[in-house]
Amino acid sequence: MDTVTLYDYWRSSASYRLRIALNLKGIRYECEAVDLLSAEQKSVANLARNAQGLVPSLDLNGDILTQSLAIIEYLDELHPEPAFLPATARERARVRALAYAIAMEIHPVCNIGVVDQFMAMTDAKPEIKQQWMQTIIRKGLLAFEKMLQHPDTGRFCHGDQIGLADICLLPQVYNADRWGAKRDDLPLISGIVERANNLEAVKQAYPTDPAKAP
Ligand SMILES: N[C@@H](CCC(=O)N[C@@H](CS)C(=O)NCC(=O)O)C(=O)O
Repeated sequence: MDTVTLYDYWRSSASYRLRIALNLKGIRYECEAVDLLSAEQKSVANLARNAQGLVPSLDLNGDILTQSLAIIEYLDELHPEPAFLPATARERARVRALAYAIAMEIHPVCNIGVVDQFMAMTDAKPEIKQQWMQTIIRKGLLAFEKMLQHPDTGRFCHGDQIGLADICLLPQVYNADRWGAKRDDLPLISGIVERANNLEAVKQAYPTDPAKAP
């Protein structure tokens, strides 16, 4: 019997990626909250799991993994169905390019630690934070929409099966809406998100504020 614990924060998009991936693979897991608002990610306990002082971390029977994309690819290797990456090397390069366009370009620049550091160093007014988020996310999603203008885009980012790129896109769109970034002129992204959000595995992963949980 596997014991799988996800150390996450409900609003963390990298954690949301992992919840979607675990649900799609049908892997049962417990969530253990690491509260980013009280900087619990920098606690001794979390640093022992995650040397970068971030979430998520995944404990698989005592083997602790970090970095959401590395974990998702590992889960995909352990549990090949449903596959998160397509069959050919060229297709995998396309899917990874889509995933990285979000996970390595948009997400790190909007990370709470980075933005709070910028706010403190520039003594910026609070509204600058929202403008920062809106600008970076919008720019990134515009580029992503262009990348989707490709014959291999289907019901999802690549073909008709949900995969790694979609797993990165959904939390980023959640964040876009959270910060009020304009995205109503991005029809390919909107269609994919709508279809994905209808899947039970995706619905179950949706961020829920524990303070408002029933
Ligand atoms: N590349 C990492 C990013 C992890 C990350 O940035 N997590 C954010 C939440 S989404 C975090 O822990 N931020 C806290 C901080 O910056 O102190 C991954 O994919 O796991």
